[in-house]
Amino acid sequence: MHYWDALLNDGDGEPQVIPNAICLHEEDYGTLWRHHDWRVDDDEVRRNRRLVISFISTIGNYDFAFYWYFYQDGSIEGQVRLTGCNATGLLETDQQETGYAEMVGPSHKSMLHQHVFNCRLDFELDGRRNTVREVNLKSVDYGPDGYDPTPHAESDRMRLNPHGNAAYVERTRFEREKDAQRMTNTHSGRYWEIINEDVLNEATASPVGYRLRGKSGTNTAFAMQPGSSMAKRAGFAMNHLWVTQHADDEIYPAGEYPNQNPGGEGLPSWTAENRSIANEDIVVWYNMCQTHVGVPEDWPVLPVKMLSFKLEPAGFFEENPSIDVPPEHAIKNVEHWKTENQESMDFDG
Ligand SMILES: [Cu+2]
Repeated sequence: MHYWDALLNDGDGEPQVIPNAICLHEEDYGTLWRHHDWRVDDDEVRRNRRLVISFISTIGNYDFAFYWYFYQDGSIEGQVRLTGCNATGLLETDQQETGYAEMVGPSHKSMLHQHVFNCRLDFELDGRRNTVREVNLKSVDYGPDGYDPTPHAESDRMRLNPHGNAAYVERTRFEREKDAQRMTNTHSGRYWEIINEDVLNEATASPVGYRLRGKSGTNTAFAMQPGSSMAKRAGFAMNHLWVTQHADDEIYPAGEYPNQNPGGEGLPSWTAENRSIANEDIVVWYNMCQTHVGVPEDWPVLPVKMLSFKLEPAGFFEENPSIDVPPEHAIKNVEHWKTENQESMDFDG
């Protein structure tokens, strides 16, 4: 385990060192892959170790812990853990509340609220120019109104999906910024592919890519009405996904000075230009919105709630990149393993 100090500024703009602010460690994460081959009665299993880089930000009553996980299968996860103390309110002795607030104890309520975290992902996937596609699962109607798989279509379209079992994934390439203002959709298995159309995967002859998808937690919609002061100042929160053409001064999704701002800064104003984002230098912005409905178990300190997204290789590698992870016995007893496998090691050189 390794820690780094962080250098920040205090309220007067003076430098402030926070000791041991950033943590780096590895941890076990269960099974990475396994298979039992019944034909030869052979087992292969590899354990999953992930590299973790984390820091915790305490803001008033809440503690927000931020984690980056790097996995051996080439995937990367960005996670927020919410903990600390809920802001609560008091009620009359026999008063009950539900809806806008929930009871967490006698005469003790927790107000409904949301936490929105924006992640700025400045992609350079095998080069500067990238493209984003949305992928949705589609089922096909019986008969002639189904998916037209041209150029593989048979001439008799009445034969499309005669058994009602056809399904496919539909890909939509985002051309301009306003095409890419999207929400998650768990029922269609929605995810987004960031691809480099100028670099082809040698195994598939398709563009190299990574997927962006929600992982843990429920990413809810931002509940504020359009035109409200919250929706104007935190306009970035109105969509889960945004894609912009890269600009050096576009760093903060709510703009440089969100406090007391009349609104409209950041992502909504930048994307008003509707710049081209297909095969361009792009930035992907992903929001995670936690809706917090209080329960008594949140008090007096909140057990962590997790929200995360994952970036997974999708045609970036030619095969499972964790195929070469050694088995446990090789890690635990290297000398013994070397003796047992001397022959194959000699063969491998
Ligand atoms: Cu909360």
